[in-house]
Amino acid sequence: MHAWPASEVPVLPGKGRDLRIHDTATDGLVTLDPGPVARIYVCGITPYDATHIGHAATYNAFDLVQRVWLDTKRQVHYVQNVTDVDDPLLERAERDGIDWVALAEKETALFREDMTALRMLPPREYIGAVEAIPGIVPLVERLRDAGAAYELEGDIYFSVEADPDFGKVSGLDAAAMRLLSAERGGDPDRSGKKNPLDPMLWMAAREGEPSWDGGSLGRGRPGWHIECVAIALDHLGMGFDIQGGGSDLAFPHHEMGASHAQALTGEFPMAKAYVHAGMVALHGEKMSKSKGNLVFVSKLRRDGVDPAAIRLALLAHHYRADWEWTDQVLQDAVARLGRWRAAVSRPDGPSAEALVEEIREALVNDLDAPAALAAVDRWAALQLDQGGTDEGAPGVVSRAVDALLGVAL
Ligand code: 5CA
Ligand code: ZN
Repeated sequence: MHAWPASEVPVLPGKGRDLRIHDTATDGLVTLDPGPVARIYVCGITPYDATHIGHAATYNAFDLVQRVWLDTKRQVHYVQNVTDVDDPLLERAERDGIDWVALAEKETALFREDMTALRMLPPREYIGAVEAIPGIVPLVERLRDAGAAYELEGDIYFSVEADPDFGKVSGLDAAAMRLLSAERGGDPDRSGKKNPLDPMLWMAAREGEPSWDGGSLGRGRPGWHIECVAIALDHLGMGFDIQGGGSDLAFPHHEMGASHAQALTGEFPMAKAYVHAGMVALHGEKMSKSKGNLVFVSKLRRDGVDPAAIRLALLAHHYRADWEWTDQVLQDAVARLGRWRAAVSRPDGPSAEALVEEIREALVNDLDAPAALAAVDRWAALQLDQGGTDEGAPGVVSRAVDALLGVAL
């Protein structure tokens, strides 16, 4: 699949430091030391009802990760998937009486437009679940042949007991896992499973649903977790730097993915850090496609909101916090964008060297974007109150805000 166009990232003078970020698996901050090419896998959308502010907030967090890495003069190998076949997508297409392929294509196209408008850096590989099927089938066969998977009425399940490290990503107890499994796409109550938590690797073809040739697995379609494992291992290999997503992916999705990879390779963890963004709410409840309490990036854009203001609204919240979208959040961001633009519109101003270091320092410290915004606010206030004599300082600020925060002034 094609991704979306990259906006240019200005190269700043000097060099940023290594990123320190919260890892869910160890529940602590880790300083990552990627090689010359940092490797990141971010779970992509299931393409219906895209792109809401919750999605945008999560992708914003991982965009910052890349900008920090680029500032260390490394390259970044970024991979993202699109879950373009799965139960919720098929259910939505059925409900709305439209073709599921057309729905997925339309929503993926809209997501690309929104990501472009928000200046999110594109993945090097953008891979759909459907196009990944030829790579998924042999992995499921290997898991089955190794005794880590079993058949139940034609479906193939992964056995969580095959992984001695199962549970280490989320750190949850069995009762919590069971609840979340039922909420988030699992089927803990299906009888005949070895462990209620066991997730499906391959679903045998169902009447009226799409299916593909699965070789010795028979016709069917892939489970959700193996999709991301197959794509990540194919393009990044084991032990890549970050697997990212919203906090609702820690269990079961990233837990099961780590388990599949452990059973396939004998190694844990698949990613050196499991990084999770907080949930954005609207009217007191998590913004979600299933509840329908959504604010869309495309709707805001149609209403004439500058994408740079949307981006500033996201950046005003720490990526790990759960927060609520309100009109005030957007108004504050619009006002901030206006102040910043006025401040950089003059040819000279207060020295910007210390500010660049402050932005860098804030971001390497677990992506503290609000602290970065506060530093720019201070410089802008000084500029607007008193001005300054440093020739070119506003240009330095513009380039730093663009390179490190993805905001075009
Ligand atoms: N296709 C799978 C991942 S492989 C999926 O979870 N798709 S999704 O469309 O449901 O979500 C895409 C990303 O947005 C995920 O990382 C998810 O955690 C995140 N996300 C969904 N809702 C919110 C929200 N309200 N706030 C923050 N992030 C959210
Ligand atoms: Zn995923």
